[in-house]
Amino acid sequence: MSSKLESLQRWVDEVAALTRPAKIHWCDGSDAEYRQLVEQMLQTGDLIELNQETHPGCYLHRSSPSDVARVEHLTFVCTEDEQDAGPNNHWMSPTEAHTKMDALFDGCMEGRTMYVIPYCMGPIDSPLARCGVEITDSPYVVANMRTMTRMGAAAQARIEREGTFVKGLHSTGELDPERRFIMHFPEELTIKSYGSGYGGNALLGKKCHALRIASFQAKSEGWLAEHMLIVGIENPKGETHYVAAAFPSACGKTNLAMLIPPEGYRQDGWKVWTVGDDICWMRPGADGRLYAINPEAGYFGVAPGTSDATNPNALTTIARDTIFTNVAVTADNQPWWEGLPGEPVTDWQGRPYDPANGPAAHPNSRFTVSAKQCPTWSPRAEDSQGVPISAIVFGGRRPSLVPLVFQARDWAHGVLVGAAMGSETTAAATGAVGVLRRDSMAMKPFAGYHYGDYFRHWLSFDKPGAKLPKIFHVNWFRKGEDGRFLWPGYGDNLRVLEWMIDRVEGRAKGRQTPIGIVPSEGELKLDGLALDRRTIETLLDVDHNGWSDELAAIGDYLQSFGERLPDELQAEQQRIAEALKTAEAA
Ligand code: OXD
Ligand code: MN
Repeated sequence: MSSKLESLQRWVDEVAALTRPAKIHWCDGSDAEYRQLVEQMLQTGDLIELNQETHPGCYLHRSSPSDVARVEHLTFVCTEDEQDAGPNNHWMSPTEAHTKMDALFDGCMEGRTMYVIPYCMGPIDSPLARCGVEITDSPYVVANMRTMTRMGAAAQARIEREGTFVKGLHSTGELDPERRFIMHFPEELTIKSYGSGYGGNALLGKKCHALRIASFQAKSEGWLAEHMLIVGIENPKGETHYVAAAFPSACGKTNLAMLIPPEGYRQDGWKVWTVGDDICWMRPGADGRLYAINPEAGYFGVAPGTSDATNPNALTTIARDTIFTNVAVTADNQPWWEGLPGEPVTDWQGRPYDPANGPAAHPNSRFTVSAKQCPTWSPRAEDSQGVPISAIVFGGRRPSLVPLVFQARDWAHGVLVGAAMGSETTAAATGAVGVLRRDSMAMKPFAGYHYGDYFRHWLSFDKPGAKLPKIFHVNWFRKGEDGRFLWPGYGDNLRVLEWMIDRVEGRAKGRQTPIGIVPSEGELKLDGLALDRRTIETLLDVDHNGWSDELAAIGDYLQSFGERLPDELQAEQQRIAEALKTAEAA
């Protein structure tokens, strides 16, 4: 195959001349193509068949043990002006980065097949969607891209009609961490990734395109590309509010997106609809509201911890036609991870399971599955105009201080709340786990440009005629003195979402505090929960002293963005710091 779009054909020819593959395959996205790829990977050992009776169409991929997560220290944003990448990104000059990468790609596909993957991020006919083409030498990447994006002939047709696309070049290379780089050239709509087969580094439609490149594009085109789930909450009257929520990687976005209402809520007729679990593209509609699409077509979810107790919808979703990466296996060849019943016999590296070697499944082991397999999948995920967002939620893992929920007073305050987000680090990226770090809007690893400019862009949505979502902050991870979580989380998080919707609709009054509005007594429906009064008070308490220190830390963090920090954000921080001082004195 080939393309009638000259710029696409020329680029493919240039890449082929550089990488010198034995064969070129243009992906059409068909079932036959997928089956053929799976056959081939079963033969090479790239995939291992799992128990086809319990898990039809499910396969296991074991990655190289040193290639199991995103590598933030090897990920670069290469803008002409270093300032544009900001202190939140690693930067390299485009000339240096291209030279370095082209040397790595030189001849790297000799004897291999080069796959050309046209894909569309978002519903194929949506004006909010954007297309790209990934070239890779990894059949595992092709199989995953087929699930995670709208890949193949229809995407190619749209690219040929529009004439523009993001160019992503990928090779697994030697999987050598010393020869591994993920480079972004937002001004050229180009990505070059070498030396890793891991999802976030190799499925270029996901983090590289839909967040880093898209956030850059979104800034100049007046929209937002965010690390957010999208969930629809339907009340017993049949009215649905859509909520977008940003949490850092491996902090429960998939669980919240697929939440099952507590028993009483189910009986009353509450329903939850999953639109997306990781990425949200939003833009103002003609009525001034923000409309969102999920640019992805699948879930690349964290397996460990996924169980009947935490996320039964996810378990149903992945019972068939799923690629598992780095999970363990039971004696009868079923996929297994910590949190599931049963016993592993083989660990994620293929060794006989021995607890002395650590967890059986890698803590960042994953499943790749089509979104449509989720029992709560929302048909509105295919709506080309997107869904209107009523509330935006920010949150992180905060064992102390931060209450279960509070609402920002207005948009500018909400932008500060998002900018100030902090969370304990997780296994989704290499590095220490459990260390508190600031992760503004959960975009620290993904904002493709200077955070100061990014905050300014967020602030710019507040203009006459805008009917913006209300902004909230949640913390499901507050711990008691005994180190146990105070809030049950999972399905019970609907109680908090209901309060937010009551706020949106003007039903809940709330209690004003210096940091925002918290539920007043009785507003959170807690019936059926075994929470004592003290726990509830702790969960909703605003400790003025502790928050004064937090505001000072936020102030220092904001200062690190220098001159590009919008004055408005600093003024918000100062206003709240002052209000806390006044409250302490009172
Ligand atoms: C992801 C991540 O894979 O955030 O979604 O790391
Ligand atoms: Mn993510």
